[in-house]
Amino acid sequence: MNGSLHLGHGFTISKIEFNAGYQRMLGKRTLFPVAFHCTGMPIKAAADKLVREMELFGPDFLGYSEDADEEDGVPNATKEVSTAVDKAKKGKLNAKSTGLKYQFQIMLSIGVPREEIKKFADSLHWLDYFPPITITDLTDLGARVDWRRSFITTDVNPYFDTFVRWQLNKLHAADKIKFGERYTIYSPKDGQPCMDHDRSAGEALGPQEYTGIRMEVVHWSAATAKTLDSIPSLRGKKVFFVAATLRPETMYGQTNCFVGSAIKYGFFAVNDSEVYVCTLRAARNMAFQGVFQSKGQVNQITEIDGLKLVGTKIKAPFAIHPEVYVLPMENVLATKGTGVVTCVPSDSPDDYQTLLDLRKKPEFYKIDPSWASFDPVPVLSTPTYGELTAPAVVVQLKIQSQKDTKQLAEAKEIVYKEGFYGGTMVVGEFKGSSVQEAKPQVRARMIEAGLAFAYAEPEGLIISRSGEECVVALADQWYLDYGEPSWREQADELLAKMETYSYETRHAFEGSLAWLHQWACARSFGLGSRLPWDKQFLVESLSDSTIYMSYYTIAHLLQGNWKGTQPGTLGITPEQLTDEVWEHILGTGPFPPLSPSHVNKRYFYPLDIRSSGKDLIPNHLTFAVYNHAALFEEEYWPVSMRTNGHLMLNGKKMSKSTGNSLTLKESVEKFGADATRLTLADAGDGIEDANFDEKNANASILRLHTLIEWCQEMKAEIDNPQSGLRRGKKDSFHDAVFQNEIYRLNQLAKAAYEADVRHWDACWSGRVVDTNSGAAGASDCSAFFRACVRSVQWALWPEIGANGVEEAVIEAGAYLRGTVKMIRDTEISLQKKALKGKGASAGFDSKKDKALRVFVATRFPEWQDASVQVVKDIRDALVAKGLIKDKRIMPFVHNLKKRISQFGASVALKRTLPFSERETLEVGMPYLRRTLGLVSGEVFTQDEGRARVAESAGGPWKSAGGPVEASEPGQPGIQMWNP
Ligand code: A2H
Repeated sequence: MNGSLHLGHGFTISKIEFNAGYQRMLGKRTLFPVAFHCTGMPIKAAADKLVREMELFGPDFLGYSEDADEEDGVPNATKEVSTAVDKAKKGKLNAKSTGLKYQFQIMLSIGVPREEIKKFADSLHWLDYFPPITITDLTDLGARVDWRRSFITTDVNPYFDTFVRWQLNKLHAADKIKFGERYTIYSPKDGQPCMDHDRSAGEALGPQEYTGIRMEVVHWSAATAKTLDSIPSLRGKKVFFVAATLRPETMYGQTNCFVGSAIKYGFFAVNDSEVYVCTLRAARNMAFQGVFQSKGQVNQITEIDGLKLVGTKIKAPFAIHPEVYVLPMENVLATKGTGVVTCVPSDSPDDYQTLLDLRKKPEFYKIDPSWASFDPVPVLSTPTYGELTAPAVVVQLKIQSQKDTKQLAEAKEIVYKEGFYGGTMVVGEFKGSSVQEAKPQVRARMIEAGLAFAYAEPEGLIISRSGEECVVALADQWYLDYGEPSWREQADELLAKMETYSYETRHAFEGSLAWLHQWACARSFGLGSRLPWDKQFLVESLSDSTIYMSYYTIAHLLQGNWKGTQPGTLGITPEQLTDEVWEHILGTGPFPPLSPSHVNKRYFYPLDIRSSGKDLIPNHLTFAVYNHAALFEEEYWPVSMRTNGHLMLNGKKMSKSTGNSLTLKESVEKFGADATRLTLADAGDGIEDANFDEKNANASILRLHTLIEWCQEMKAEIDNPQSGLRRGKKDSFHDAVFQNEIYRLNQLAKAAYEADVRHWDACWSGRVVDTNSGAAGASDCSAFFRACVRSVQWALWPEIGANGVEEAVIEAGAYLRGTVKMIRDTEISLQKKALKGKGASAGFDSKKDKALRVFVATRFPEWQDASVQVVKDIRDALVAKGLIKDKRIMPFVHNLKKRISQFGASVALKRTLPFSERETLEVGMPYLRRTLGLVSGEVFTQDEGRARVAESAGGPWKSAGGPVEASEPGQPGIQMWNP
């Protein structure tokens, strides 16, 4: 709640709005609630910025001038932070998207009067200001929201606060919330974890864990030895190169160690006796992970260029070659790992190719060839490539040098997949085990032996609001133990039962469940409820809104307004809402003796549908899945969740800074509520990005006007007894046709609503069915309809007559309209002939009286009956053989027909070709080779092909199965490859 709704919010909301309308028309009691999420950093951060800006520019910001921008010394808001944005509520107005620098400017841009802006320096003011705007904007759209149930989050609403306390206490008691050291993105400067909202870069990035391999120096390269001699504090110390790897199980095959020649390496004191060589960046991370003696302190003894380290000999833990040389590698990044890379040429294409390059040009790389003399050592075997997977793939992809970075990336992917999913260890203690099993065990063994340690770093660059590069720290934290196997199992079960409307949404949920692992649920800055058992902390912003939908079911009974400043209809005070009471209401607890009153959650729960942007699947929605699974009995698990893509405006991304943006309010002002609604309904239903097209909105205005005008005219005619309208019984043929066509549109509209595919057509036919109703339509129009009938909100879905849709009647109607056309055509041709004065029609004058005779045959001609019978027999035969649904049949029959006309039935229907296909191809091969520029061309029979595929161990034959099976007489299967 740090801005007003933009049209994208309106789009997501419209999905529920239309559905709620539809369900109510079906006569169901349908609850559509909306609430205001205020938890977290954005409001507080924006309020704090205003405080700073008021100090600079005065209370009304009148001291601001554009020239001052350069020298004001205030960190640039645009660069520094996305103030008013909560990623989870994407699209709200923030510095980045508005292109504006100061918070006060953003406030002006969203229509806050200058003299009122100072009030927003108090974060609580935001909570008073924006919810009523939201209510107005949605009401203007005609949304049928039950506002009595709305609430704001945070402890500002004492009722909601008790609800959050209950759920967290319950999760804590069930051991779903744990306390302990875990990796956290951390800002050393701020001295606290740096969550998504606190970042100016790197939102949504988390920690990546590696294994740090400790490789003790045996002797230094000449260049380094000389430099180090002069440093007394290094004397008598053991020095280790530390490499970060994701593949500890491959360490048996280490043949070298790589450093980047242009990278600077620091020497960092670990304790009194040990020193690590790695980048400063890595050392900063280690300092917060308990690797160094004193937490948070980096003690750098000296720094040396990577180039100078080349030629140093180090110990290679677990490796077949126990001591290896340090060599240079071009692709070592200073921004990843420790800057030290173990060289495992058997399983890393980068490592193998670099080794080849170094061997090829030792002088160029200034190395002694003997340093690069170890050949790749087999570590694991893969089904496709055998024991030396990386060299095989490097050959396969024709990689020539370490500069072929694109192919190397592809090779890395192939080798990793092959090795991890299909590999079997061929050396070491876990020989014979799969790589998947061996990986964690080898790692554990190395750590036990003191040869390695766990090392983590941010998976990409993360910059805090204070402008500092964040690190990964091991910090004591309260966290929700998402991913814990038994909880995960429940979450999987819930997802399996839940409707997601699209495969993509389900797939994204599955991905999130597989990925989501522990979530810090407490923090110290921002707005929110307090963690009940450790009140110094606030509940993190995503963790207080996982089951809030259940609060709606009784919110109006508990609180008298959305802020919860007064008791609701039951006169209950927040103090009375103890955990026991909540457990009784929403959980499984008994009726507590001092309970204020009986309330029943069961009326509107479980929720039938939740609608959201697809980007909320990895957090909000997956958390909802986990928390429902943990807190509710199965019968209260969400029935469905649907997600939509982003809403574009006129085919382009919405962005305030480019001017291509529209708030919900602006849209309603520009096009009116009805046209906005119809255009939203037409914007898209899938998970891909939707589009609000202003052309459609304008066209809708026209259509609606025409409709209303027509209705008004008809109403006037109805009211006028003198009008020519037929009255009395509705029993003519035309009445029946009209009625049945309306029924059919009704059916189509219903089917579309039921399929959750609220296409414009559906809404439109919904309106045609009964213009005074309309799930998707009607709000401004409702004024007109209200004048004639009751509010559209009372309309029920029109019923279909007892006979259902009588297709024959509709067909007769269509036939009649068709006949009109036939007659007109006849008349036109008569006229033409008459003009030419030809034949019997000479003299026909369409201006004179005209007579008509229509001749109707009672039977089809016999030849047609006979043909239809034959076709019917064929169809029955296909049905009997189970072939009728085979999609290949019709194209085949079509083709057959063509061949019959080309070659005659006797040739075409013969199930052998009129020529030898093989001979023809063999004779024609030289021609084919020449024309197509082939280096080879062969012909095989299908049986030969099958045999070759069966006996192939690899190579092109392995992938020939598809074409072999696809071949048919006259339609050879074709395989092409690069030999
Ligand atoms: B891996 P990710 Cl056998 N610059 O270890 C470039 N590459 C670096 C690096 C840096 N600063 N720091 C680490 N790496 C390499 C072994 C291995 C690795 C094998 C196979 C694949 C493989 C032996 N080299 O990595 O971008 C390290 O090499 C491919 C996944 O965080 C580390 O693991 O995924 C890997 O990149 C980490 O890369």
